[in-house]
Amino acid sequence: SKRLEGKTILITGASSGIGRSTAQEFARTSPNNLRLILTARRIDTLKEVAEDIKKEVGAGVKVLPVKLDVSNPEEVRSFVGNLPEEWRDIDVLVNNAGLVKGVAKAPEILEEDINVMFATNVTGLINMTQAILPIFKKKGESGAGDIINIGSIAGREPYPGGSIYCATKAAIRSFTDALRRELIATRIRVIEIDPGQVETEFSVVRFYGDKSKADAIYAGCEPLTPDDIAEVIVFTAGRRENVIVADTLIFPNHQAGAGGAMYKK
Ligand code: NDP
Ligand code: 8X3
Repeated sequence: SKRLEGKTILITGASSGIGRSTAQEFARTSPNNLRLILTARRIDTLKEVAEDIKKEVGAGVKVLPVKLDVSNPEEVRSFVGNLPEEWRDIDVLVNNAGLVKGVAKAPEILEEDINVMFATNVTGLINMTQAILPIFKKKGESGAGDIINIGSIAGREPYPGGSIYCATKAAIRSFTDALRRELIATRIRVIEIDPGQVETEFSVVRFYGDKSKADAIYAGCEPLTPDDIAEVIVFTAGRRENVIVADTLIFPNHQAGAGGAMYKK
C-alpha cells in the first residue's frame, strides 16, 4: 500500500509468531520503500528473519535486527539513542512482545512467573511506549504515528489458570484506552489488536518448553495462524490517517471465548 511507503516500523517480539509474521506482512505490503526495526532477545533468530525478508522482497525493504529485552527498563531507555541516526524517525510501534508462563491457580503461581509476565507484557509495553512517544509528538502539526498494542481475548475474559496473564492483558487494555484519550488532540493513533487462539511458540513458552503439552492445546481444533493476525495489524497501519481501528477481536472459526472456549472435534 502507498500509505505505508517510506515508513519506519518498530516491532517488539519479532523473532517468532505474530511479531515475525507482522514483519513479513509489512514487507510484502510495502516492498519498495520501508524500514523495519526488528527487536527481541534472540538476536540470531532476528537476523534469520531479516535475511528471509530480504530474500523474499529484495532491497526495497531495509531491515535492522536489534537485541532488546523489553522487560529491562535500562535497555528500553537507551534503545532509541543507540539506533543509527537514519533509523530513529519511527512511524509505527507494534508492541507485540509478550508471554504466558504456566497454568497454575493462584496459590501455586511462581513469583518468578508473575514478575516476568508483568515486566514483559505490561511494564515493558509501557516503557516502550514512553520511549517512542517523544518521536511521535514531534511529527506533523500536532504529533503523528501509530501505537499498535497486542492485547488478547484473555484481557477481556479471565479464565482459571490464567489469572496473571489475563490481568496483564487487561492492564494493556486499560493503558491503551487511557492513552487514546490522552492523545485525542494529536494524529497519533492508538490501536488495540486482541487475538484469540493463534498457534505460535506461545504455548511452548507457557509449558516451559514442553512441546507435547503445547500440541495438546491445539489438538482437535484449527487455531489462527500468526499470518492471520499480521494481516489485521498491517491493515490497521495502512488506513487513511483519520481512521483509527481502535479495537479488534479476532477468533478462529470454532472459538467463542478465552481459555479453551473452543469447539473441539
Ligand atoms: P511467540 O512466543 O511465538 O512470540 C513471542 C515473542 O515475544 C517472541 O519473539 C519473543 O522473542 C518475544 N519476547 C518475549 N519476551 C520478550 C522480552 N522480554 N523482550 C523482548 N521480546 C520478548 O508468541 P506469540 O507470537 O503468540 O505472541 C505475541 C503476542 O501475542 C504476545 O503479546 C501474546 O500475549 C499475544 N497473543 C498471543 C495469542 C496466541 O494464542 N498465541 C493470543 C492473543 C495474544 P525472544 O524470545 O527472542 O525475546
Ligand atoms: C492467548 C489467548 O485464551 O489462550 O492470549 O489465553 S488464551
